[in-house]
Amino acid sequence: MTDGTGTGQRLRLDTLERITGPGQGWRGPQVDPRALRVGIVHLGIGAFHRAHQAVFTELAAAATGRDDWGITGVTQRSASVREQLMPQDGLYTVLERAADAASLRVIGSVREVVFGGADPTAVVDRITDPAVRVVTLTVTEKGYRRDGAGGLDRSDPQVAADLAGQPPATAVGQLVRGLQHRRSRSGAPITVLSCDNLTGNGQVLRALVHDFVDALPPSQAAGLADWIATSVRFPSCMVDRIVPATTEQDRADARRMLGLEDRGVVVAEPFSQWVIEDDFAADRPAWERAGAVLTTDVAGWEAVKLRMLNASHSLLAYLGALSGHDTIAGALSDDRLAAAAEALMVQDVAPTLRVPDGLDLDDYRRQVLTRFANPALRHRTVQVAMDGSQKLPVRLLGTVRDRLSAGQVPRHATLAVAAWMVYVARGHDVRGRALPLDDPMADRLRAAAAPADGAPHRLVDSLLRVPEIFGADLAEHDGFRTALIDHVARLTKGDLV
Ligand code: CS2
Repeated sequence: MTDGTGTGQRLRLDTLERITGPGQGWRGPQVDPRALRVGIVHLGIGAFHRAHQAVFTELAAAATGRDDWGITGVTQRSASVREQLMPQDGLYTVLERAADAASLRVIGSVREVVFGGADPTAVVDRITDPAVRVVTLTVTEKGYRRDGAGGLDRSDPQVAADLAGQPPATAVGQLVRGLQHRRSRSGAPITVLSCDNLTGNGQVLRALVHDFVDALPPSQAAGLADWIATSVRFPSCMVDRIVPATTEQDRADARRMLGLEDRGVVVAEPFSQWVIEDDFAADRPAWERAGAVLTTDVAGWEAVKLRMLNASHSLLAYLGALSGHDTIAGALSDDRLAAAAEALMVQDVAPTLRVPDGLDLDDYRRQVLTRFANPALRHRTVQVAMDGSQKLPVRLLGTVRDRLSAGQVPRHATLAVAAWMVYVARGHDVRGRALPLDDPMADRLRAAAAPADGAPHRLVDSLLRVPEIFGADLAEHDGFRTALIDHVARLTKGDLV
């Protein structure tokens, strides 16, 4: 089986149709990809979208027999997803790894991938198309380009260029330029659904869109804000599925199971959850037919997920990476780290939550730890550790603030923040292996950490004074500062918890 490149025959509609079907360890697309028309534009088509919303969308289309919910994916930073998927007719596989078994699903809901960097007009055109009724986003926390106060960061050069009328390069710029054209063409209502790990992701995005519009010259802004207020909806949602970066081993396993080469493989755990605020401007896929929950109250779900799962993920990532564990499952195999993750959720986070109806927090916690312990996923600690400056405020600092206002210093949430500080300052693990500081604020963080020269109180004081992360309130809180210094001192000596 070869296509002349020595790599084996590539996954495509025609090659897929020629190989034997299900029963071979893989399932084919649940819809006929050739018949699908595009109804969704997705900004930021990384692995997470392909393993989550694209799967829900395909299953919803299959359950309802609808052929108008295909997806145009937009890549923001590089052409690689386009190069992976377009020669494959948009097809790719999701390699689902349970602890003791793997299965493969071919997904056909992505019909087109556009590289925004090379073709910004295409992005605007797709959002303008009245057949598109939903725009979804997974652009990561940093993709929202917020300033310290949470508004649109107009000092960001790409935001400034987008505002000045350059072909849009940021997600908010692409969105607003698309909405502007849509309003002047069809005026058809549309829903914009942020699927990133932010508190109140819908409200956050709506506010950024309005910030962008307010910063436009009056001739361009005229009427646009009003039209957006009446014709565009920004529901919030909570998304959950662990999707580690794909490795060569994953590609090789998928090739063996499918008998075709797939350069767009994504890996995921079996678990998948989506809770969506039911507030749409127009039609939407029947995602509930694929297991999503449509509700009027997303906030409770969102807080549980960000504060329990993502916070303990970050704790395990920093402590795990520092102590030489390559994977989250490895970190969790250390009893002290497992106990710290559990205590974070039970003692610090649980008292801050308003638990949604129908959710048992103890079950939720146990399930999170079981999911993290999945040895087949090989989710790297340094992957979860990246972008700490963006993640800490969302995952940990809300809990810290709530507990401090209740008069308690949350021991394990503070430990997680201290572990991040040591991770930033140290740059290597116990075995001397380098730990990458992959963060949009990396240069500033390094510059803040360096003069401390290993002194815990100096490190804590200089990092606490980064207002975009800690604000003024936390920097000035004595109890929090003292607890951080204590943890940093012990971590520096090599005591983990
Ligand atoms: C992780 C998340 O990389 C990270 O920071 O905590 O991507 C996590 O795997 C997902 O939010 C799970 O839904």
